[in-house]
Order: sequence, then C-alpha cells, then structure tokens
Amino acid sequence: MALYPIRTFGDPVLRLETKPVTEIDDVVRALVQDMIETMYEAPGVGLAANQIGVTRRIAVFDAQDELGPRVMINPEIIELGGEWMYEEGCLSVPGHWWEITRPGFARVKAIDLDGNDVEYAGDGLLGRVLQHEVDHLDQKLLIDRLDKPIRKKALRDLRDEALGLATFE
Ligand code: GNR
Ligand code: NI
Repeated sequence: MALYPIRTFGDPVLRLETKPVTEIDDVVRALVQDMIETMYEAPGVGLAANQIGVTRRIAVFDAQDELGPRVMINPEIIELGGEWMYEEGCLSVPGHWWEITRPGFARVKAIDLDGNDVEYAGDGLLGRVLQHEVDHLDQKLLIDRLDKPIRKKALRDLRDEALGLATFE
C-alpha cells in the first residue's frame, strides 16, 4: 500500500490523454488499492488515476453510502438527467469550491476489478462524483465548467495563488 501525492491545477499530466485498461493484472489491482488509500487520506470522495500521475482510465469513489469504496475502469457515461446546482470541489484545485450546474442524475457503465461489467447510477453526491471523475479522465477540470466571468476570476485567483501574490477583489 502506498500514498501518492495528488497532482494539482497547472500540472500538465491532468491534461494528457488517458488510455483504456486492457488487462486487469496485479499492477492495476495494486494501483486501485493505492488510489483508495490516497482518496481517504486526502480526504476526498473520488479520485481519478491521472490525479496521481497515472494516465489510465481508472477512478475510485466513495459516495458516503453503505457501499463503501468502488472502482470504475474504462467508465462511460450512458445516461444523464435533470439539472442540479451543487457546490463542487476538487483535490486537484484544493481550497476552492464553486457552484456548478450539471445533470443531477448520472448512469455510468464500467468494468470492475474482476473484469465484470458494472453500472453505477444515482443522483445527489453519487451522480455528481461519477460525472466529476469521468471529467478528469477526459482532461476536464472544474474550472472548465464555470461560466466565463466566473472562470476568468477563478483563473486569476489561481494564478495569483501560484505566484504567491496577495489577491485583491
Ligand atoms: O472530494 C471531492 N469532493 C467533491 C465534492 C463535490 C463534487 C465533487 C467532488 S470530487 C472531490 C474529489 C476529487 O477531486 N475527485 O476527482
Ligand atoms: Ni477532482
């Protein structure tokens, strides 16, 4: 078991294409265990492999229900519904939360660690995390989901923060 550092906004790895998993071997199984451990340690409710520098289509999540940690390998969104505004954060953009409107319901098809087809579906936090993690695997970050004026301010704040400047309204 190992903890990985989480890559943050500005790290080019978050914008690299991620490759599908073709074989679930011991390396993948160990990586998934490390991702779950890293997610809980953060703490977060989801983690995509590229957030720890691994460009594979793997994500883990824990929607704070009785089901505990779950894995999605090569996930695909197969259904979205409704609309819901929710305050969203990301371990790769630490210390920031933005209200983001997305579909409320999501259904994802993926494979699990045994290579079986699985589907995860729901609204609330689960629906949100499913979309957020698939976004990571598609190189998309929270910032990209903000409306232009809010995005401009967010990017300015993040730049100032990276440069160690004080921020002024
Ligand atoms: O821990 C996390 N919390 C969270 C809250 C609202 C919407 C999405 C998330 S996912 C985030 C962990 C993370 O960055 N996963 O990629
Ligand atoms: Ni995230």
